[in-house]
Amino acid sequence: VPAKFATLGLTYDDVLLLPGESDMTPEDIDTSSLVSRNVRVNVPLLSAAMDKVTEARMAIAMARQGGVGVLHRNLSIEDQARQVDQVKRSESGMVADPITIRPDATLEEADALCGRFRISGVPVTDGAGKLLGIVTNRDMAFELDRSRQVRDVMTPMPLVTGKVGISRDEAMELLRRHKIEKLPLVDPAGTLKGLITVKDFVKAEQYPLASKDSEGRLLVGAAVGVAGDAYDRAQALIEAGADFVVVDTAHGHSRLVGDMVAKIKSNFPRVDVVGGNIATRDGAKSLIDAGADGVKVGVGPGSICTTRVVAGIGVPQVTAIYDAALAAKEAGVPVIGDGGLQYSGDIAKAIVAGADTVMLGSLLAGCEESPGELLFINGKQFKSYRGMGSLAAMQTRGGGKSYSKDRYFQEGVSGDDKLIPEGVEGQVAYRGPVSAVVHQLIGGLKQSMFYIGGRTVPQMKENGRFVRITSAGLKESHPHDIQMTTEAPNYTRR
Ligand code: RVP
Repeated sequence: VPAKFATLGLTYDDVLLLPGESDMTPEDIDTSSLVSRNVRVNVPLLSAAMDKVTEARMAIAMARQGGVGVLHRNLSIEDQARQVDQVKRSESGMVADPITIRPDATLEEADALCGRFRISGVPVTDGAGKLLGIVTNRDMAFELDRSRQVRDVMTPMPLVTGKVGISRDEAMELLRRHKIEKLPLVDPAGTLKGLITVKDFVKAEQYPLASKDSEGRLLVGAAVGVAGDAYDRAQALIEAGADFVVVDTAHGHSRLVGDMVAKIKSNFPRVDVVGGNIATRDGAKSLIDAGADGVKVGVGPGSICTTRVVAGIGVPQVTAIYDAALAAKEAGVPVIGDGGLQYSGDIAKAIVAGADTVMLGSLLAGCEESPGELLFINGKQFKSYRGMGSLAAMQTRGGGKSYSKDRYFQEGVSGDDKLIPEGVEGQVAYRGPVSAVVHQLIGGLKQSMFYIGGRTVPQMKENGRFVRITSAGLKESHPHDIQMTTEAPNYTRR
């Protein structure tokens, strides 16, 4: 007879990790891990698919730091696909399919293009793709009349160009010798085939841990749902270059989710598909059986989530990860621990419980690179943050449709006053750039790995052991019997 009561559920604050025998130095530590069967990152962090957390700018910042962003889906298909494109083009050894402009475009159009892709210049091509010249900031800066055509101000051919297949060193040498910033690559007929920029070389040195695909482009994931045009969205995201898609719902142990995973997987076998969210061993198994290359765990742990109160549903996160990982390990499928992390120590706890990576919302929502403006309240700086199941998120429309509702299986609800929210809206403290936040989080993780005696993420999973604690233990864990006078970069009392 199956028992009515499952085992006791534990979460981050219920456990600590035991210090274990360790014979390593921090330099030996390797934090790389798998997001899904074929997607490897250098630090095991994902930014959440939420409209106050991950758009292109956050995804670029996360990938540069060695993690990866999952672009949210609360916007039109075109807008989300465009963001995938933005990330994939942002920096790479060579841009295979560079942005170009026509000679009859105006400078105003050129400005808009450069702004959108954060680039400083664009090759000019005719309708057949033949390279006619290049227009850069230098050509445009002193031109007052923005209605002039690109052909009148561009630097025309002949330009310094390279052959397709040029080596990194040869390219660098040409850029240096001619003191130029961009090297168009052309075929013998003069057709533009690629572009190499100095900026990309500099970035590669600046972000040595960046998560990249086999062509040297930053990695990016993107979320899709299950209702309406969700499959068209998946197709558009994959065509735009997404490295993996996440079928992202509040209840991944439901047929619609399994069906969507299977459908995407059968039509795009070469792209990894992650399914979620689930919080049990059976839930994980159902997604794996449907073909998922990764499972995302978390029902109710999110800082902005009210599912556990509104529906009374959920599993405390450490137990949820542990149970889901039992099924995932058997199948060789990686696990993402999604939501509920408050401190860097929670990353290590998630990994020891069985996660390969973690997904962060509130810890990143306060970053410079998250969508939204800085808010000043009583002289302090904040950024707004909200659940995708909050009323405001479910009421947001992209291309005329509301896409957040189907995460909570409420796509059929007509009339916003009939929605059942499962999330709240609010704000979090401003935290500065992603680089600084990730530095602290990964620094904390490396300390954990040292304490546990795990050189790699899999070793840490294997070696780590928990001790359950009481509320007195938790009180002892946090600073106590002191009035803090200075804020630490990795600790605030919540
Ligand atoms: P947190 O990091 O604790 O802020 O949690 C972020 C996670 O919470 C997301 O990745 C998502 O799984 C979940 N979420 C997002 N919206 C909502 C909601 O409105 N209930 N929950």
